Amino acid sequence: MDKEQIFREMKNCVLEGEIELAGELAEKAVELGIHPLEAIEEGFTAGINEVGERFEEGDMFLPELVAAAEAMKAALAILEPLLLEQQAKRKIMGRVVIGTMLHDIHDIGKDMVASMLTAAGFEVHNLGVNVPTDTFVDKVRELKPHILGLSALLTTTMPEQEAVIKALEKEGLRQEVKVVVGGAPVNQGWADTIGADGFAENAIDAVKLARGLVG
Ligand code: B12
Repeated sequence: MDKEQIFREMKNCVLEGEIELAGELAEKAVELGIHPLEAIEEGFTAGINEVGERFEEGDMFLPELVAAAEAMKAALAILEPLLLEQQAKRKIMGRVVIGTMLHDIHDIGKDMVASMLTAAGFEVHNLGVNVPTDTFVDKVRELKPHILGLSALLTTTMPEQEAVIKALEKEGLRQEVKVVVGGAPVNQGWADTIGADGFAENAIDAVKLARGLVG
């Protein structure tokens, strides 16, 4: 099986929500010596992106969205540990706290960012999803991260990113930490509007951004 063919199958298995097959294809990619990041980006992510488009067009429905997300996660469960292993011996570049905003349960992209940052040598504290503003603030106080990453996948949860920045200001912690924002509906304009220190479109750019911010 050549690379293009396996990438096509990965994309299709996410579209079809085939959880077991996703795991098998991830393992197949490892056997074939395909870089885990390439398999994630070229194969599985291509699938989940198309699922998003079809959902928006009314061509796919929530149960299919859930199955697609599960298939994506099954593949990541195999590929992400390998990514981390390959980079395990690096020295710590900086500390990052990351989470998904309150009322938002999307975590695939945020977890990819967390894994890539870990792979790049950052110490990452992943707070999960549906994280209240106070928890972000408490963790900044407790862990003193260099970077706070805020993920929003819904237009309705984007304002929570602004709420966290305001809360950090109120608590006198804003100067202590660089705040970076991301998620499908987020862009540089929004990051500027709410006074964030940075925005990244994807996990690879998030690593570049984080490296730049810690100097
Ligand atoms: C999978 C999915 C789900 C899964 C989530 C599973 C999970 N565990 O994450 C399930 C089925 C649960 C789900 C539920 C819902 N979803 Co949904 N979902 C998606 C979908 C198809 C893909 C998201 C995804 O995983 N993408 C793949 C990853 C790799 O990309 P990503 O998340 O964008 O992350 C990358 C970048 O954004 C960036 N990034 C992400 N976070 C961060 C953070 C930082 C700090 C940085 C720097 C970068 C960064 O790097 C990542 C990696 O490259 C999107 C469509 C889309 N186009 O985004 C809809 C989408 C986000 N969902 C949507 C909706 C409406 C919902 C529901 C409200 C549906 C419903 N009626 O119940 C619920 C909301 C539940 C809730 N309260 O959160 C809408 C949002 C519309 C809007 N304008 O707000 C979308 C856009 C679909 C659509 N086109 O209409 N969803």
